[in-house]
Amino acid sequence: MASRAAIYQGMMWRGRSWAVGARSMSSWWSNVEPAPKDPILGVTEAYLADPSPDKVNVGVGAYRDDNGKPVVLECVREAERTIAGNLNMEYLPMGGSNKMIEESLKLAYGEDSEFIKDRRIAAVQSLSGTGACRLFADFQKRFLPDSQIYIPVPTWANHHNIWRDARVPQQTFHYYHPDTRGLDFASLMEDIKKAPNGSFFLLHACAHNPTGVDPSEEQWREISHLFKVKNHFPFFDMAYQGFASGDPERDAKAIRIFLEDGHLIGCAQSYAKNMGLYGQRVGCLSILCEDEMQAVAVKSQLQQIARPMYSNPPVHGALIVSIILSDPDLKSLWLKEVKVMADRIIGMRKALRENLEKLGSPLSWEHVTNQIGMFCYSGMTPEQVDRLTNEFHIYMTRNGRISMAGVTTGNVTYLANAIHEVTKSA
Ligand code: KET
Repeated sequence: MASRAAIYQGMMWRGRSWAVGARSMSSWWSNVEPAPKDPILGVTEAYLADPSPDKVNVGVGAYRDDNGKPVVLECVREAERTIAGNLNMEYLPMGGSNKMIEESLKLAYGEDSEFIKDRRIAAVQSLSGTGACRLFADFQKRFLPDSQIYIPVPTWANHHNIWRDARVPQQTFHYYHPDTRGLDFASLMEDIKKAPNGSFFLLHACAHNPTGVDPSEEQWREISHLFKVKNHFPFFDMAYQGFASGDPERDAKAIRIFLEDGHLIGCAQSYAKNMGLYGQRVGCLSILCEDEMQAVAVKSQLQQIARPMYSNPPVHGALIVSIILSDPDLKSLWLKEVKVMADRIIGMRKALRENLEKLGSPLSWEHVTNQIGMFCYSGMTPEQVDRLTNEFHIYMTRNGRISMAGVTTGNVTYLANAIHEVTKSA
């Protein structure tokens, strides 16, 4: 047995070595500063920390029912029952669920797409829409290391982070005109023209975030035509298919126009919003190739990028999506439920605008009903948004974006009053 002194010495030794270790360990990360708060998800954190009973969260783009509660769609509950009767926790292949990919491609490229039949689309299941964009950005950097990406102003803040972390240099193009609160079509076309031939462009397929402003069908045709002349590559981020018009088929129109014109496109799809599968992280990245052989090569390289990052994607959400989309009854239930969500948002746009007008606001709120999708780009300044948060416990991003999906019959009057208070003397 060790003597007391030996034990004491040992402790001291351990004590000292621990202390030395702790000092050197802390010095390993001493250069790490706290990261800035995320402009969107940071809003949810602040909302959760506020004890006020009046608080309203119109920050993150997450759908709520008219009682302000998160929604699990009926078609998803049905699919869950099927899954529960047939549990399987095996790994998916590196590229994810083939069934889910097949159904996703039909949604984006069209049920009878010749590109699907000819097997010209390289596609993998992704970690929702974010993962699809990131995988594409990494792929772009790996195979065209000198290329850049043109990103609209404004855009979803995370687009900048995604291409930054993939080390793809970014350029911007005009998109929104603050004065008209609509599309700055002339400057947009000018920027497309000015970009060097063969540039990569990030386009929002529908329900542009944050502005709620989409090009008209005719404008999409002109954009597509100019892309053809310039030989640009269109990468579509389609995070809101179904949320613009209430009909996923109609919301794929921009993509279909580009396909008709013979473009080779890339597309990021997400089921976070249109199936309410936010936390399941299920999406699809697809790249239309010249032929099947190229598609096989591209897919194998996408898998190669995924393997050391997360190996293979999660199985559960992919099962939900493939069960719903491959069963005609469940699919039509889903289509109805998407429409209900989109219609509730449209109803809330009308209610918000009417309330603001009833209060005698000196400003025009026409854009609230003109814009489409989940968001209203209100035109409020960061200072006005700060007042909404500090004085009224209303949480939203400082760029003035209101997530209309968080507006309800219960809070719309309160919201309108508060907006009127902070904007009436502007
Ligand atoms: N693209 C766009 C345009 C987008 O608005 C989002 C999410 C995504 C992709 C990614 O969604 P995912 O959950 O990875 O499928 N936007 C909302 C949530 C967020 O910021 O993460 C938002 O703007 O509130």
